Amino acid sequence: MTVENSIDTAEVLDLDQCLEKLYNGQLLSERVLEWIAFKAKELMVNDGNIVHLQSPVTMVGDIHGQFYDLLEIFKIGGYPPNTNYLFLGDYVDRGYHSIETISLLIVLKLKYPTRITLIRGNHESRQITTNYGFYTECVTKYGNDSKVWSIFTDLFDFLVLSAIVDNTLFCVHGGLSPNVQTIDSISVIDRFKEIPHDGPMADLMWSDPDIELLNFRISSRGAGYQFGINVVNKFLHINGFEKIYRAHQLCNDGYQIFWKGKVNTVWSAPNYCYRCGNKASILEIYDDSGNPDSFRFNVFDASPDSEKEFLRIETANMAGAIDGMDSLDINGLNIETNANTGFEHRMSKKAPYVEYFM
Ligand SMILES: [Mn+2]
Repeated sequence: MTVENSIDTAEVLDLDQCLEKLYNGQLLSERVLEWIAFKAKELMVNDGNIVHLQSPVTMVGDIHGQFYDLLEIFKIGGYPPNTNYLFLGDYVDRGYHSIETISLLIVLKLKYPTRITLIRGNHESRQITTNYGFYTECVTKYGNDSKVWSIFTDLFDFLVLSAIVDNTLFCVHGGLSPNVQTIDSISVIDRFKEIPHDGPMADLMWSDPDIELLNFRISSRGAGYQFGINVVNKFLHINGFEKIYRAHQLCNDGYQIFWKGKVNTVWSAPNYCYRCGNKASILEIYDDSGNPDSFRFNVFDASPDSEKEFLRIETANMAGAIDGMDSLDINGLNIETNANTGFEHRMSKKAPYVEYFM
């Protein structure tokens, strides 16, 4: 795998200047994004599908374009490079600020390559982003003729598939696959492509644990599997791991523990889609002892700025047409809303119930 260099390499990129802009919520120019994506590919092409990390490390689950909540994460968890971060994927779609979110994460990766790890989620995909907000946001913010969506979705092909912390914690966006018994079967995947509809690469990003199950069952999401305790025990035993950490599912409390901690979900988008009222968390791992006090789910609520931004956008949209009440079913909670506008409005029309919590 090589990266084609279509840009003048003599140009010097000022990452500090980019960071200052991005931390202030400003967008980078298309030309700068192109250059950043090129440098990020050049960096990530050398990563294996599985990245090995050592504690201390802080894991972050789904963010989904909730940029002000990402800033909140840095406020409570520490700013890079003082804290090592392992992001578990789903940076884009749903929220209003997917571009700001992914731009900041990529620039941080370039600035502090060993301090930031970015795993690919099922939303880091051409097909999914076309339907769930990121494509629309790119066109809205950069114009119809811009290449920004292609720049990012081409870059997504380079993100790693999983990470192993302290040789004992397996970290992935979704979960296990019937085609992945050992981590060697992850290493041999050709990941530099769009996420396939099925097979091990898709399963790692789409699967979910299910406490009712012993083995695998086809997922109701339409991709990946639901997996049970026998599958988990076997995977942990064969590979010498203690726990699996993953994201991918909304948790009301910000995290969820399955099978006494053998599988854990980290969810980092508080008040998901500005309406679910859920808490979020980041998982802080302090050392490799595995003791109960060696890690902590640091739970947090939505940033006041996130709420403000939602109200600002909603108010702006109120000036436009609203066609009445809409209703969404999220994890069994039926949420009525009459403030269903903007990106959300377009998404909810396209998104059937099962896909709403993809
Ligand atoms: Mn997901």
